Formats: sequence, structure tokens, C-alpha cells
Amino acid sequence: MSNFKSSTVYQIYIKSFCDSNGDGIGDLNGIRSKLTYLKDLGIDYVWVTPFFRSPMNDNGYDVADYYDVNPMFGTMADCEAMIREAKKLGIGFMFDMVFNHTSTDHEWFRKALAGDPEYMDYYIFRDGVDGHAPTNWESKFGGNAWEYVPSLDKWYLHLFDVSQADLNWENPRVREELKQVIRFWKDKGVSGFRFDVVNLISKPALFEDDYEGDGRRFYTDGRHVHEFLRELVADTGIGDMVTVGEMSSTSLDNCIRYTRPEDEELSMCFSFHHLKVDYKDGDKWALMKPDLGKLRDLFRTWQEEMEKAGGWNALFWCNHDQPRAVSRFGDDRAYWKESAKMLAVFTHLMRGTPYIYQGEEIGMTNAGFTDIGQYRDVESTNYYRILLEKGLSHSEALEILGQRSRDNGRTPMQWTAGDQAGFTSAQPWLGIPENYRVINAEAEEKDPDSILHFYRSLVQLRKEQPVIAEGGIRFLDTGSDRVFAYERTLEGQVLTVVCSFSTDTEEVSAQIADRLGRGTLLISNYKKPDRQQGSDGTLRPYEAAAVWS
Ligand code: TEU
Ligand code: CA
Repeated sequence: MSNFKSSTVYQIYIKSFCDSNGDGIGDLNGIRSKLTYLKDLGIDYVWVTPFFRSPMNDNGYDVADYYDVNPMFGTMADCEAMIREAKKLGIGFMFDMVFNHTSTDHEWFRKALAGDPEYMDYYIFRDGVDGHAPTNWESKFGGNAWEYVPSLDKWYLHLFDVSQADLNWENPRVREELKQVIRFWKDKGVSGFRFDVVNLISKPALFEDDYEGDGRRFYTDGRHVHEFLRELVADTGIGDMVTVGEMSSTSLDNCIRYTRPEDEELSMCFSFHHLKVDYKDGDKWALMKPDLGKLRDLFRTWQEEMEKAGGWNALFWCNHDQPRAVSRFGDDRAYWKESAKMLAVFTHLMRGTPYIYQGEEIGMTNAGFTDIGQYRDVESTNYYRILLEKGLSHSEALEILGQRSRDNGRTPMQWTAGDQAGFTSAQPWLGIPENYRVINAEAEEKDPDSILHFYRSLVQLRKEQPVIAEGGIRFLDTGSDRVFAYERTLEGQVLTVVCSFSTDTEEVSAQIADRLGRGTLLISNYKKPDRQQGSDGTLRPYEAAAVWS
């Protein structure tokens, strides 16, 4: 079994990590050149987003050949060298398997389009209803989820972009093809896999209109998903590797089943409910401040219930689909450093495996784009159009994109204060926020009080303190909706973690004040004041502290 409980994973969005050959696009050799940076951070695994052959409509999540490296990112030899060199440093790679769909440029789909029945059955083709799409389901990137193919007089399903056709997992040949892909990369020496939207793979027997929602209730955590996962894992022998499934709109019960060791499915999964607490009426494209009470309740329920049932969470605030956490749940100006560190404490000391998304460890912020021409993401440009069609003004739509676009998390990694933040010698494919002159890895390396050094400490603590990796968890009442607290326990040890999500000084309950006042401090984002930490019953803005009780 991999040691995933005491491990920390680092996520690389390859296109924006480091450009080695001056074309403005990050690449495999760029990753190789930064392996010692990752080693110094102390991480154990790197999840690198897809770099396989792709037309790049969705930046590689539209795979045209699972066995080939996109020349934009390098060669197979570069990839093999990257895996080998990382292994020498004790770092394992997790590759990103996009198995819910392929690019419509994939050979399988081309054969399907040519009318080959064998390959049509690799995808989900259906007849229309009175000249309309088979169902009213919506694509997650906007618009109807079916596309008409005149030459076949049939429609194919695409839950994402029209260039991403959903695979038919009910067809055993499809499942065998995908197992082959896993075996191929396993043989290259990777340590694990991340499975893209893998809880959407099992579609219903009958396709029907959804009068309540966008169709997701018919295919999310679908009827055969557990069976398919067990089969995939067993037949490829990856049960001992580190695996994480991305679970879209999933349920707690299903995540327990995906990750309980006895079910032999996955090591852990990503769920997203905690990243929807600022969606107004569940709509990502309608702005609202985060509902902190809801955020706390979600963490409480998922953490406590997962422990009871023996499941395992992936812990994260950021990825390439999300705006930057410090801009979203923190304060990226007045309390930039404090709030970035607080957010790190909150997830890294929880029960589960923490993921650091590139740039998070230096406190990178949202992009600050003010013009639609600065955006590249297909979801953002689609929704910009949809928002305008709904009657919003350009500036209203841009305000929403400024907070919600996936490009906020995709701007190039800020390595130095030099030209193009040290990411590239050319024009970067996506703009770099102005703040790179202050917020960059080189500057933070030199500053012992930096966010970067703080992350290193947290990664280290998980290795040193079994209570963090193995302990139980229980949330505590704090007397404030803006202060979250939990305790971790193992063999008589008790670690209390208190985090303020407030820009003001917050009063906390006597119980919390007492624990903070009497405990021995393990880590905090504030320097220890003259008075005993927290003994006056208040927490400073975005204060975070972990104390032994
Ligand atoms: O994301 C799945 C997914 O559900 C997100 O697209 C999410 O719904 C959206 O960002 C929220 O608005 C995965 C990948 O992480 C993403 O980059 C891909 O675009 C998507 O799958 C399709 O492969
Ligand atoms: Ca490059």
C-alpha cells in the first residue's frame, strides 16, 4: 500500500508551470527543471494534468491519443526522464486519466463518425426525438449535451464541450481499451493516477428528459460506477498505487464506497460541495459571498462521517478549475499572508490527503483580468456569451468572470520578480497578474516568514505527527460562525486546530479560549504575542493555531 495518509500531493497544471523552450507554454522539461523545488517543499507525489496528444480545446482534457505525448509539451523521452529523475528524489508521478470522454479527434471517434458500428458503440449515439436532441440535458460547459451528426442522422452525448464525446462504458471493449492505457503508463513507472470526472462514467439504460435539473441526477454516481471502478483497478493491478477520483456532484455515501479499502476502488476522492458555498442558488455564474456556516457544516459532516465509515478524503481548496482560495475565502490584500496561511492550516491538519495546487504555496491570487480578450478557457468564453444573452452588460459579465473563471487559477506560476515572472522567455499563453513582482517563489524562498516556508512546515508536520496522518477528527463549537475548530486525536494525544475566516477580531467560546490559552503551540500564522496565545478569548484576523491539549 502506498503511504498516502502521511503524504502531500502537488498538482501541476503543465501549461502554466514552467516553459523550458521559450514558446510561452509550460512543458515536461520545465517540470524536470523544478524537481528540486518540489523536493524542498517536501511533497511525495505530483499529479500532472494531461499532456497527451490533444487539439487542446479544453487544454488537454480532450485526449486524441492516450499513448502519445503532445509535442507542445515535449517527447516520450522527456516524459520518461521526468519520471526517472523524480523517482530518484523520492517523488512519484500521478498521471491524469480522462476516461469519461475522448476528443472528437480521437481515432475511435473518427471511425464512429465514418459509420463504423463497432466504434459507434464506443460512444453514446442516439436517435433524435422529432428532430430534437434525445434529451434536454445540459452540457457542463453550457448548451445542450447532444450534438447532431447529419451523415449518421444521430446525436452523440457530450457532458462537456462538443469536442469531448462521452465514452460508452457499458461496452466491455471500451473498458478493455482503457485498462490498456493504464497498463501502458504503469509500465512507464508512474506511482498513481488521477481519474477525471470518473463518477460520471456509468450512464442510465434509458435516456429521458430531466424536468428538475440539467440531467446530472441520471448519470452522477451511475448504476454501474462502483462495479466499473473495481474491475478497472483489479484488472490493471493498481490497487497498491495512489489513486484519486474526481467526483462531480457526488454524495457522501458514494465517496465512502469509492474509498473504503475493503471495496478496492480508489485511495481517495475529490468532492466539490465546499467550493459551491458562494454559488447563488447553486449557480456558479451568480455572485455571492461564501456562506461560512454552510462551509463549516460541510467539512464537519464529510470529515466526521468519512472517518466513521473508514473512507478517505482528498483535501484541497485550489485546482485548475477553481479561482484562487486566498482571493475567495481569504483577503488577498490587507491579510494576504495571514489568510493564505490560515487556509493552509485548515486543510493540511485535517483527516485526509492534502493537495497543493501550483502557486498556492506562494499565495498566488486571482488573475485580475478586465477584458474578455484576456480569457482563454472554453467554459469562460462560453459563459460570457451566455451571460450577455441573458441580458447582463459586458462589465457585469466581466465582474462575474473575474471571480469565477477557471483562468483565475491557470495563470503562469510566478517564479521570480523578473520578466514574465520567470515562467517563460516569450509571451506567455495566458497573462500574468501584476503582483508577480511581490508574490513569487524566489522572494519567498529568501523570507523565512513567507507562505512558502509555512507550507513546508505543514508538509513536514504531517510526516512527523501520526495524529495528523492517522488520528480521528471531531469538530468543535467555537461560538462564532466565522471561526472553525476541530480536534485530532490519537492514543491519548489531542491536537486542537482553530482557524478564523474573519477580517475582524473574533471572540470565541470559553472552551476554545481555554484550549488556546493552556495548550502548547504546534504552529500558528501569527508570531506568539506577549500574552499567552488566545488567552483573552479572541482571535486576530485570519488567525490560525494548532495546540496540543
Ligand atoms: O472537471 C470536471 C468538472 O466538473 C469541472 O469542469 C467543473 O464542473 C467546472 O470547472 C465547474 O464549473 C474536469 C477537469 O478538471 C476539467 O479541467 C475538465 O474541463 C473537465 O473535467 C472535462 O474533462
Ligand atoms: Ca514550452
